[in-house]
Amino acid sequence: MLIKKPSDIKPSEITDKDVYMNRRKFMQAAGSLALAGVTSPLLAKPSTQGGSGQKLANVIKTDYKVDRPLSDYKDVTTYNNFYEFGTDKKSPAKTAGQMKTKPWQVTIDGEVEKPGTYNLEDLMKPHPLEERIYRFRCVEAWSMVVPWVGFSLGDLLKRFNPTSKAKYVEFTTLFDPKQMPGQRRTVLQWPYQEGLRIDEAMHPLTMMVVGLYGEVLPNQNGAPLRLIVPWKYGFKSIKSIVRIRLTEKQPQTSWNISAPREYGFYSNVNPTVDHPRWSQKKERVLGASFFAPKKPTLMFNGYADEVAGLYKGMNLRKFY
Ligand SMILES: Nc1nc2c(c(=O)[nH]1)N[C@H]1C(S)=C(S)[C@@H](COP(=O)(O)O)O[C@H]1N2
Ligand SMILES: [Mo]
Repeated sequence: MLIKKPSDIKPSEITDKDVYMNRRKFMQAAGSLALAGVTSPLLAKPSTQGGSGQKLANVIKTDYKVDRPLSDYKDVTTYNNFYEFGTDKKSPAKTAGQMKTKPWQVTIDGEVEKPGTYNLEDLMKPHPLEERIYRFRCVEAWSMVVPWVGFSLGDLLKRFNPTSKAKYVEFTTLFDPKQMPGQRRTVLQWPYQEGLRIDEAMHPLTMMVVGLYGEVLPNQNGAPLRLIVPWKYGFKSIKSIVRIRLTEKQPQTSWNISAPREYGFYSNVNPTVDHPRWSQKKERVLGASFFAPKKPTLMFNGYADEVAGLYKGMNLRKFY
């Protein structure tokens, strides 16, 4: 099998998805069979030990909405980037189901007064679950609209009393090559790591996610706990988090280590700063017709009113 380095991924590979879309059209045509009572395995939701796909109770609806239709559940859960389960968009949905997400522990440490390791349930307990519909934009120039379920990262961090030295937050994904076959190859430096500046982490839009479409997060989307930062490129939204460390120095990030010229620490969605190998001016909406024109990408992915202030006076060409 040919394993590509992330820096080798060309925008032309988007045709991969086009092939998929044609297949999907075919499946839609076949959908009438399902109505007639014939079950298709593609319509059945995988059941996993962690409860992925189970309905979440008491989810509060919020005003976070988007002026675009929601993406299809199926597109969101079968077209994934999760290199721990392969570099192919379809692999995570096929192979991540075996990952054990219960019990799950998360360590919160570094520059906090109350460090510790917690069971995810205990970590979540004080936080009412909210549904927020956000735009999501991958650096590969595709986008989707997803109803995420979770709570503010800032509310979580405050409980552990960050010290005055807490300037950044570093996030780490599970490292377990037995469960994550992609980690047996060095396509990225493992475990996957990401980071935010503390004010970005405390921003009310920044979300810890445990579900989507009212259900427990499917493994391929980062169960049982992932980050969502809607004004940044998708790779900042790290999946299957086991550690949250507050730091004084800017943390390293997996993509920056792998291709520093292409992926900076900030990675804000910005149509005026192209990726060195392709444009970021437009995006292909996931699930849209093969012939549909691309949509213009918005500054900060449409969240400029909320977050532009965080970057006042910064040269976003330099801090990409
Ligand atoms: N641990 C981990 N987190 C990750 C990734 C990854 O490979 N490993 N891929 C990132 C990228 S590039 C994107 S676009 C999003 C995709 O999220 P989705 O599959 O839920 O759409 O996850 C991000 N988080
Ligand atoms: Mo991405």
